[in-house]
Amino acid sequence: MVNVIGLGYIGLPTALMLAAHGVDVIGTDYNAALVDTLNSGKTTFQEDGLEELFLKALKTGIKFTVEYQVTDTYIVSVPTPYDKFSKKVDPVYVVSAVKEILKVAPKGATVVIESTISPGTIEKVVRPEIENAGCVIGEDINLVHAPERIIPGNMIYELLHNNRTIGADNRMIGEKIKELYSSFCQGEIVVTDIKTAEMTKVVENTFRAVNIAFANELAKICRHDNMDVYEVIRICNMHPRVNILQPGPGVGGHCISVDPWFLVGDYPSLAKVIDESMKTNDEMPEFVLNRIYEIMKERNMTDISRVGLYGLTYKENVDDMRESPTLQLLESQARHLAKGLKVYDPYITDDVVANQYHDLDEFLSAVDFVVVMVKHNEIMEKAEKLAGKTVLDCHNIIHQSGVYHI
Ligand code: SAJ
Repeated sequence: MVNVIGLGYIGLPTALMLAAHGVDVIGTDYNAALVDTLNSGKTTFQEDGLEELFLKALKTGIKFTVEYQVTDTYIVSVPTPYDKFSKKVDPVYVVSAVKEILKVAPKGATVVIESTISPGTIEKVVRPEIENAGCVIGEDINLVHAPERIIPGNMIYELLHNNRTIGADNRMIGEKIKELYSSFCQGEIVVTDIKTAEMTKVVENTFRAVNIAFANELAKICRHDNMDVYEVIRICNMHPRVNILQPGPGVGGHCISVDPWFLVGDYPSLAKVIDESMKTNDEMPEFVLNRIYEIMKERNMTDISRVGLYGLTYKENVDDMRESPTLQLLESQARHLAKGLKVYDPYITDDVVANQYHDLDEFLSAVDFVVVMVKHNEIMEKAEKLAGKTVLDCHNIIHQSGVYHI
């Protein structure tokens, strides 16, 4: 039996996927309300295909509880936030999960850490925790790192099809865990050592962050000298060895806006490009706010309460607001002692910010100037509703005349 610890954005789909493929799974989370919700037959977030997978896993007997189980395999997928001051990973939840596992795990059990951690975290933090509890690693407890790679919005497909990395001290244990993931994963599974696995995960997200920062920097250069950044990138990407990502209003989520900081925190004098890239991305919401003021001036608009932000989530077609550029922009506005921007997002049904609307038509009739912060399918499908409005399109998706860009 596999005990999946942490039933969030990664742990829940992973637990369900294993169960749906015939593995005996119990999911554990310290949040009793979340466990109750799952036990009442409801999922805890929206994701394509999650509902169907949940029903399948229920049929095959998955269970949810707050208790850690006595078993031979644990998969830990708890959050790993970063310390905003030191920029280093904060492994507090991983450590507490490991401590709880040690209280119940039988001799020879394997602990798989799926949570993203910076290179050396297992060496520096997890191993000492296990050894201090009197356990011999490799005999009493085996350690594995199996970082996830799935993208919110396409999680279920990617769980099934992405290649994966497994880091282990011991090849045999690595192969055993590879076999477990092979129950559902159709991609290639590479077995390597633990520190390499930790590093590859952080590097993958850093690659994307640096590429997005490059696109954002190009957007600023093009804005400054009146060039069309989208046309520039489109043409450059026709070169067989160039692949520039897209500029945007900022980078959110709990991965690309967070993981690269681990490298800056651990290697401050070495991670120069990464540091600058992260700062470039973090400045984007403020850049958009400046664009809003510039455009208002150009159009003789004075009433900020007639300006609306479309989208609150960190990216399109998900209900996740973690580190969202819109929230960062609203904070930035508050720092400037301004307020009044209206906000709407079809995926956010609760009231989370001031001046929030829950109906697209009501939102649009309350504003003259719409800033498209998130490219949800909804706004692309209903773009004609923006006719007659001033529009700042941060994603180059609204194709009508007079639209402003970042
Ligand atoms: N973004 C841009 N320009 C782009 C692409 C994205 O500004 O061209 C912005 C998005 O709007 C969003 C942010 O970047 O605010 C991040 O979104 P994303 O879709 O690029 O990635 P995440 O954070 O949802 O998921 C990433 C993925 N990593 C990579 O693609 C290397 C995913 O595979 C990882 O599993 C996930 O991080 C994770 O958990 O680490």
